[in-house]
Amino acid sequence: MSLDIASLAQGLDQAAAQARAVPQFAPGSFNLAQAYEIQRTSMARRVARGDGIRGIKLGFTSRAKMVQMGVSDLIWGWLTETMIEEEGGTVDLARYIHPRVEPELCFLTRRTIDRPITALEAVDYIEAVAPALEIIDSRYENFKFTLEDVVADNCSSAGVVVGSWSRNFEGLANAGVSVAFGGRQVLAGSTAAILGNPLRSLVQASRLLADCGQSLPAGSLIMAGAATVAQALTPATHVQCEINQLGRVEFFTGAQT
Ligand code: OOG
Ligand code: MG
Repeated sequence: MSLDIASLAQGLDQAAAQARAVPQFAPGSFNLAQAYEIQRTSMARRVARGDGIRGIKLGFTSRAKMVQMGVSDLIWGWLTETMIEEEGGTVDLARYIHPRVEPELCFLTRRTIDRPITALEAVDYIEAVAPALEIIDSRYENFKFTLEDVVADNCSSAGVVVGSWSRNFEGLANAGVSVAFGGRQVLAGSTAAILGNPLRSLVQASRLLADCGQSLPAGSLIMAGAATVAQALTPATHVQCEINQLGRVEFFTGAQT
């Protein structure tokens, strides 16, 4: 039986739009290349509804995340306009299924990325960097998935909160990261956990894009991947992330789930 990419993409797209979990696929239902096709097809459905592509995100760039989710390969997915949550604003948890938050860095690109770039070139391609919080929300029940499942589900992408931009690229390699809920620290780590240096996320992003013949226009966002494990969001909580050298990023969660 041939694989019905369109209907798998539709199911995941609807699960995201309605914030309703779906069962994981049976193991071996599709391979990684097919998973990226499902991802692309489900994103095309979003774009057809008027959502715009804003950039890309990398996943599993840190060991902490790989171990937490039981997978061991770098993945990538798309960020869209409707995923951008207001910095300092209130996130409506009803839009999400079982959201988790993770501390990241976000890059703003200044040149089109249309070929694999080296670590030395990476700084030339970025306009600015900001501390960021990613809200991930697997569309699969119990947040359980295989590598293929999570890729098909656009790598759990759901929300992005970006702090103030700066051009402080020197401090990026090994900056302290901490996340607090209501003033109490819940996560701590270092940006060095992101591929040894978050600038390497740009190198990896450029390779992954080239591998599938895509380019990324200037002015796009690139989320580098989490520096620590993800933490489940709770209602009525002040969530703040501080990254040394880069500053803070924060949001509140609404009272309703
Ligand atoms: C997949 C997304 C992983 C990261 O930063 O490593 C990710 C997941 O854990 O649900 O966004
Ligand atoms: Mg992430």
